[in-house]
Amino acid sequence: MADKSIPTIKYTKLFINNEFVDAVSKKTFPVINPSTEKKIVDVAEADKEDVDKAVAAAKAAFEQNSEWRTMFASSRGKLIVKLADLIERDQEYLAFLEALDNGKPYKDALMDVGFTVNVFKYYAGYCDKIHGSTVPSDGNFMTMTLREPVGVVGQIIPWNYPLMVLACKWAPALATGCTVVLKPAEQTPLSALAVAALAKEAGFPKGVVNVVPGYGPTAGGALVKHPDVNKVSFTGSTEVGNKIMEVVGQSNLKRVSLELGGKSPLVIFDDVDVDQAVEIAYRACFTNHGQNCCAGSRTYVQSGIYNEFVKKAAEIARRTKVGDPFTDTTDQGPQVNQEMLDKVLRLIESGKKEGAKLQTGGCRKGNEGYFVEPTVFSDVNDNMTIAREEIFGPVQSIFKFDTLEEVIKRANDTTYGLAAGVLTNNISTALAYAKSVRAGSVWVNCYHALAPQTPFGGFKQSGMGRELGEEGLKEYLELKTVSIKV
Ligand code: TXE
Repeated sequence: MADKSIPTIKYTKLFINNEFVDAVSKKTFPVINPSTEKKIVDVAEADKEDVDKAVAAAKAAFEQNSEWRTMFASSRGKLIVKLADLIERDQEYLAFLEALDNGKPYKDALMDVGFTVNVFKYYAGYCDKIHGSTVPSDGNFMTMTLREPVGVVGQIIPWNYPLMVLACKWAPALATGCTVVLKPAEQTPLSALAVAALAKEAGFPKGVVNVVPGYGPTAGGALVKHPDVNKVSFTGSTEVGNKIMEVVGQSNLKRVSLELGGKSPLVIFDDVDVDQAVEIAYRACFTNHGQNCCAGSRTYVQSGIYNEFVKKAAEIARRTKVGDPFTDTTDQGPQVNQEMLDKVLRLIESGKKEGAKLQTGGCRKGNEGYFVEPTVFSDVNDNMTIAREEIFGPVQSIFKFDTLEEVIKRANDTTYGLAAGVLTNNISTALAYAKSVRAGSVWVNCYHALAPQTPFGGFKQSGMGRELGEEGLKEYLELKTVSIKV
């Protein structure tokens, strides 16, 4: 990015009923620049009272005869396209906000905005194609099914892909005709507020989308507990996902979808081109500084190419340019905050102590900003902490294996099941692996092949429900059966 000057941050208040408002308490919280550890701006801090206001607005917008509920489905589609166009118009500003509070390279943030636009456009096309079926039921009945919006949706999102995750939640919710209260992560609320302003500009009726920045246990907790919220969609840690299930069980049994952590295996057989495999494995693990729920953080390499692979993996990691997100050549910015920096460094230390071989990196980089050296461990064993815990940082763990049967067993030996990859030129090996691995997405001879059309979500403790694709739409629909006596 040539121009490094900071554009004005226009939106720092809660967005409720198409207005930017202060929190009832007038409280604010600081948003920190992870590259400098300095405050960017103060943002209004939502608490229970504010969540109540936002949910009331979303509920009113969902009333039977509201403008939103009576709008033609095709008009809803046009509104979503308009929002996508406005996001595209403001892509540089949005990418700037994303790089500023998250710390990801600006060029990567621009790609995130592109994905965001595509997700909105993809779901816009669905609005007038959501339909039920006719059912040949026993008896003298004409029976049909209708698919209806689930209602008021509470959405809680993390800081690693603020805009992309917002799109994965808003686009299907709006396409189906739901109304939304979104709580962005406290670390990265800026882009969601800017998109809320664009939703107003696009012409969404008031109350259809609301954004309440604030902390997890307070604003997030209030949303999860709220009796007028019909569904909660959450992306974040498995720990909080568990808490959400408990609270929902004790409140109104709202629908729940969860997209949680992972410890995804990428398995590399010795029939592949090693240089290419090293490159794919590097991107699988280090994309977004490793702050990626589907990061290929366990790299299994077959013994025939193991030594060569390890050497080259360390070399490519060493070449990573770590630094200012707004410098064109930067590959990796800072981790998002002090807490994540501490977590990543703690796990790196555990790797060293438990006997993994440090090939490169292993320390904090510099002393201002939450930067971590890209780190590669080889000789990792399946029971080490770095083999089991989600690190969520730029740390690659390389394991050696011999046979397909062995590696399938080891790949599946995890409580997670979000994604998995395999690199091989043998189609039978690839298919055997794809069929046996317990994960929601399997990538063959590639990694991170995510698209608006591809359902994404976890097996096991990586979550429940799916986002993206047609499956993602179903998460926001209730099915109604209507039987008519003939
Ligand atoms: O997540 P949290 P954190 C994993 C990753 C990371 C770890 C912790 O391993 O190191 O989780 O990150 C809101 N009720 N992932 O602490 O706490 C919170 O305000 C309701 C994987 O950032 O789960 C934020 O908006 N909401 C992941 C969101 O939940 C609550 C992405 C995520 O925060 C809440 C992020 C509560 N009690 C972290 N507590 C992925 N799947 O991509 C917190 N929140």
